[in-house]
Amino acid sequence: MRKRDRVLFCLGVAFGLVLVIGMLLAEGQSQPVVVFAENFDRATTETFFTPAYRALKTDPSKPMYYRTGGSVAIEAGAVKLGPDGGGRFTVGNTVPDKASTATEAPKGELDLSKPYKIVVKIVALGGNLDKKFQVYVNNNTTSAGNSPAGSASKVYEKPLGSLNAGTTVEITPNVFSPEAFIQLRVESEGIITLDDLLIVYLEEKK
Ligand SMILES: [Ca+2]
Repeated sequence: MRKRDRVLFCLGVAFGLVLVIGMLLAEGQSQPVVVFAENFDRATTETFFTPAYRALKTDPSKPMYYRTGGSVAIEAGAVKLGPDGGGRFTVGNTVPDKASTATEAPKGELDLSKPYKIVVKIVALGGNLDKKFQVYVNNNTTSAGNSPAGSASKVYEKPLGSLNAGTTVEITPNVFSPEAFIQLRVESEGIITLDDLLIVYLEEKK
């Protein structure tokens, strides 16, 4: 090979190596893909359910969050559910006035068609500790059967007394839908304060 060809050859090899190493590094550092994240830091009780605070991605005129029952308040950058009639709200529901049924759920804007987990931090617990904290997917009612996913739509349920403030709950539901929403709920007389709600796709196994 002529000197010029050798130089070009070496440059080509070096470039290839950099590409391969870059891809390997990117693979090793791959982060879970965030579907949804909320830290409630800038929310207030008055603004939380308005599009001005946070709008649906698919419709800027509609809020991301709907109160579906009970009392929902923002306290010190966290969301407090209960105690008056419990408290519940949906995330990503696009049709708030339509209750989900065994055959139909209103359209949500979260793509939960791939394996995912819902993560939320428990800031405080109170009220009647026998009451339960619950999470639903594609169900905006209080009855687990009111979803095309059936009773599986209630993807999490624990009495408040079995939870600990300062810990994080991780849920890996088996309910999948490309047009999903979730609902967070505490039953009547219970109080739970939550922060740092996160939905991420599970990392694919290598
Ligand atoms: Ca916060």
